[in-house]
Amino acid sequence: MQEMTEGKIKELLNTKWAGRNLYVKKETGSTNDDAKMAGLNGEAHGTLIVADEQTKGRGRNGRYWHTPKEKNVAMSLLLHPESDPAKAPMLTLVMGLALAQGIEKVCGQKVSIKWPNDIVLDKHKLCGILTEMYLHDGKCDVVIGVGINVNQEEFAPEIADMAGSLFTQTGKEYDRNEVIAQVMNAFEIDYDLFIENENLKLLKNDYEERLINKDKPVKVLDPNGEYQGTALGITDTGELIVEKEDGSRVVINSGEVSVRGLYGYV
Ligand code: BTX
Repeated sequence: MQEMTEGKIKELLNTKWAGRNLYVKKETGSTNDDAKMAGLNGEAHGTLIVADEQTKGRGRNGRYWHTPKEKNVAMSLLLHPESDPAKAPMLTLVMGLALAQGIEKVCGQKVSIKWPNDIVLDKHKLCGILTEMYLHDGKCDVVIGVGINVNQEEFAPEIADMAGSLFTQTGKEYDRNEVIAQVMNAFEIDYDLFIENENLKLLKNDYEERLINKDKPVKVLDPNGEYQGTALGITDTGELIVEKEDGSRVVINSGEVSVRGLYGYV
């Protein structure tokens, strides 16, 4: 298995800023915490912290994210966006798209996005994204943390039905240096397109092309009452558009509700 190193990742990067200031760690608690510290220390836009193993990896809403030793990628990108901090949640979708594009380059197959940002191959979740924002000295730093299951062979029983890696889904091992570099290469292009309008307008086609829920029946887990409908696509600001069974349309914000397929996770 290929070792992850700064040199190998940089050889494959063709970015101007994304991942150029790079730290590769053997083990850490959470790369999101490391990237936050990097921000407090004044490190550059595009600083990337990568770890071979995470002992306190976080998912969303207090959930955990498992990154076992030397198999997967745990990385966090520090951004100093010029855009309004209220727009930062859209960056999670930008990263979702970049992950899909980067992974496709490496493994040569199309992958899907389950709105808002799970990357899915053959009904199994390959990646998770956790975006966090920090205000300090009157500025807003954004940290986008990404877990990518690359060469993991087995998953804990409680997540085995839903979780997968590039290895479990394609039967091949992949070079993690290449996965990291290709995701950064795609992210820099997508980020620049995001910044043009400060929304997803220029990325929507590429995103919807991969949207696993598009034109499919979905169950919307709204805290005010669950309902079913058909997912039509996303808005320019990243909400999911759902047509209810009575023909009315709703626009769903990812912070409030989640969406499932009618018969399971997708
Ligand atoms: P999430 O809330 O969508 O997913 C968390 C859930 O996913 C967990 O409750 C568990 O059921 C399941 N899970 C845990 N580990 C894995 C895994 N390796 N593969 C598939 N499913 C899993 C997603 O949260 C956001 C994850 C971000 C992780 C990155 S890693 C780098 C950075 N540092 C950090 O602490 N978090 C981010």
